[in-house]
Amino acid sequence: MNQQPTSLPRRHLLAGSGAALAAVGLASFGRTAAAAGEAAPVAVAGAAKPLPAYVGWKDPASLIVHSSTTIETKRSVFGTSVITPSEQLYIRNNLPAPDASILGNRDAWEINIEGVKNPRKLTLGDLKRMGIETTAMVLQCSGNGRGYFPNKPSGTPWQVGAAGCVVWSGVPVRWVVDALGGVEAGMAYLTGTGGEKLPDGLDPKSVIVERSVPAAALADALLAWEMNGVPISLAHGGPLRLIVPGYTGVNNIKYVKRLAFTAQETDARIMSHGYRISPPGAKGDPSQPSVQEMTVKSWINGPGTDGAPLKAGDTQIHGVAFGGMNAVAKVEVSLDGGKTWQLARMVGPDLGRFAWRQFVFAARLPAGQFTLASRATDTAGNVQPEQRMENAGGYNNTSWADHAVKVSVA
Ligand SMILES: Nc1nc2c(c(=O)[nH]1)N[C@H]1C(S)=C(S)[C@@H](COP(=O)(O)O)O[C@H]1N2
Ligand SMILES: [Mo]
Repeated sequence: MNQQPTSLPRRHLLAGSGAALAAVGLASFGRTAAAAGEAAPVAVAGAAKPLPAYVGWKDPASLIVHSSTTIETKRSVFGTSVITPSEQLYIRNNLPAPDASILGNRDAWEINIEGVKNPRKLTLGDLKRMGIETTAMVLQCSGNGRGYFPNKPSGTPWQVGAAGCVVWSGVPVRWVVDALGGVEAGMAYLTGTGGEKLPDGLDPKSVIVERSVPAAALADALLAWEMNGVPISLAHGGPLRLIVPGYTGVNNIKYVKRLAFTAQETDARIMSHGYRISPPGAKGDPSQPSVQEMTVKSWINGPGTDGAPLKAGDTQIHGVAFGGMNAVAKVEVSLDGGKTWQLARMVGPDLGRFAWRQFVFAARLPAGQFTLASRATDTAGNVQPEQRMENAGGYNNTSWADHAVKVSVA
């Protein structure tokens, strides 16, 4: 049996087009795997799904495969060296990745820059001559933590692993804009368009990955061609990706082919109806707030997140914390499910306000049951909330209670 996409982004599609997309697009992953000579996956209840061919270079033992286009990092696998290795980093594609041939001549990749005084087409080769900057940032899907919503919103039930801390190199968007005469008057948004081939027979606006962020985001945005020190892989958006630090994953457009300063937000469905904070039971629409900037969040990654009981005595509780648009000021840890809190210690290098910080809390635990929790505060004084904000899409779960870990110490 071929793998079936289990979490088509239905909320981004016009009614009825989900099945069409599965037929024309996502289903091709199964064929690709077969063509690559892989054994057909055997349907065994509870068995891990195999990695699809386009991410065959990833570490299967580190990942949970929800579907061929939604793959997350296991919580117990996050290490304590700040950067998430590419082999372990999550994957989220709304459309099937383009053909690998787009990486054949990376420097020939073209991007249209619009809404500037001198709009023009630039190649990746041109961009590489305009400047280089490097940014470490948290890449996190808007739905990370959706799996902890008790009302089971539709969409991938991500736990903590639709996130990673990644280093990108590329040219700052503001330098490109300056070279093209500056932003045209009246442009309030920066709109990026993905370069996927769109399935035939569907309204392009209903499936295209095109997102708008406030034009002010250009201050930190990059047009990036390297991830974690190497040219960006196809799976992560190579040859060229728009990086908007502080904003949720969807705004970081892979295979970016157009960057436009626009007066209005794009009317692509992924913007107008997708990624909206709507009341439980309601559908997303343009009147509701968009999921955009990330807010303060932390979680514990170990020990005990692999389910194994802990040994009584000294233990090092570790996790990650980030502030979204702000740096993290402090992290507190609780051993009693949030009744009492103590300051954790930040460890490792500080890679800037958009990266996450590692924290460690040394505790001596006697035998028993414990609920370990972490709570971060950002430099603006925002405290990670106890409760999630209920919403139909299961977005923006920053609840410390939802992310607490129950451990047995023997
Ligand atoms: N062109 C394009 N860009 C995209 C997407 C996509 O489907 N197509 N998915 C977005 C979403 S929803 C997320 S969470 C991130 C995932 O990035 P990753 O797969 O590199 O981890 O990419 C974003 N950028
Ligand atoms: Mo996402």
